Amino acid sequence: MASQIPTEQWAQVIEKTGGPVQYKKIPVQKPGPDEVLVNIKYSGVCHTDLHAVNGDWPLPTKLPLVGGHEGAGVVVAKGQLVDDIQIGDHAGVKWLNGSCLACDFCQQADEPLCSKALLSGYTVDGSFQQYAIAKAAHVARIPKDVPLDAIAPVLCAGITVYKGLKEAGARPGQSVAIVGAGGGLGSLAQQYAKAMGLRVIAIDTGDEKKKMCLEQLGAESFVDFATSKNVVKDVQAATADGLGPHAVLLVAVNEKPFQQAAEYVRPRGSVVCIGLPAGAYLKAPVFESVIKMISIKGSYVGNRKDSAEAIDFYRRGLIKAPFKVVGLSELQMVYDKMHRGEIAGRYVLDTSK
Ligand code: 8ID
Ligand code: ZN
Ligand code: ZN
Repeated sequence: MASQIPTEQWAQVIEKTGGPVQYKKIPVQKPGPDEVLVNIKYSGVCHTDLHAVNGDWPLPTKLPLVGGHEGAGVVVAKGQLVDDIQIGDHAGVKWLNGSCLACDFCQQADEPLCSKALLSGYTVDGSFQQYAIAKAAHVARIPKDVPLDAIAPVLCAGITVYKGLKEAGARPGQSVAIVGAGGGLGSLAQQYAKAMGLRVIAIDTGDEKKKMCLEQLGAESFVDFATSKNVVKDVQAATADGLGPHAVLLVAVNEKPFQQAAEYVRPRGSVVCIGLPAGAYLKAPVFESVIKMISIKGSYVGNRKDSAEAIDFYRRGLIKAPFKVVGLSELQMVYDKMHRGEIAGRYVLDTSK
């Protein structure tokens, strides 16, 4: 088995912050005792990867860096301590590449909060290469009847929005506004929300995204933030009684909606912040926040159980979000489109091209 693993592979490498990414051959690494080597077949491209290229966040990346954290593939090698995942199993390299498993947070299944967490495509090399390493305890277990191209976006976008919807606390029959609905996280959020019995108001811009949200993803209404004269009024008017959505999931990459959500959320409602626009601040009027008793919170990826559940939603046929497959060599084109806000849904890279 090991003899089939090449010594060199194709990868997309960031040499310096600001990019561009370079498509080139680099060595294949060997997994450590508690790690697996995954032959990545497909990898989704998340906006987080673009933040990493641009050095947007107050957390430095490793350099040079191989980005990517929605990698789906096949286990081809494992360290000697790994016994609960086998060579040939399908596995996902997700944002949380590893964590200590011993700290206060890890013990309570809050492993994304672990101060020793390793982040794929950020603090360790990720899935924009043909062979990626991850801690065996953290790789997602992907059932063999699940297609590896379609499951790739679930490995970050799906897990994250599923967790965010749980954090929102909205119950079946209630409404959720998804802000940034036409993007990668937003398109999956609509499908998870619908599967959880929630009624969806999609907020984004442009006819392509509007059509996708209303005709493919199950949104009941669409508010175009760029053409609406009054987003707050339009979102409230989209709810049955005009009082606003019970929850708001913010997955946009823009500060403004983070300041608007508290205005249109329903009294007792919750605003869940997920998107990470560079340098942005949350702002809400104290008076209205208090007398409406609203909750404003952050939500960050998901733990191993959330990951398994999010994959199971897909396996049961509940999640169908559009994605486009292009070669790994075309990553820069995907970043350019993402930067211009032109992607409806998700791009997935085929690492064989
Ligand atoms: O764990 C987390 N919290 C987590 C996990 C994964 C990703 C956070 N993220 C973050 C990413 O780093 C990024 O900042 O979520 C954000 C969204 O990631 P994405 O879905 O991969 O991005 P995208 O596909 O580019 O979609 C963004 C959408 O937002 C819309 C755009 O039109 C696009 O469709 N949008 C923007 I920009 N401004 C908007 C506005 N004012 C807006 N939609 C509504 N109102
Ligand atoms: Zn991501
Ligand atoms: Zn820990």
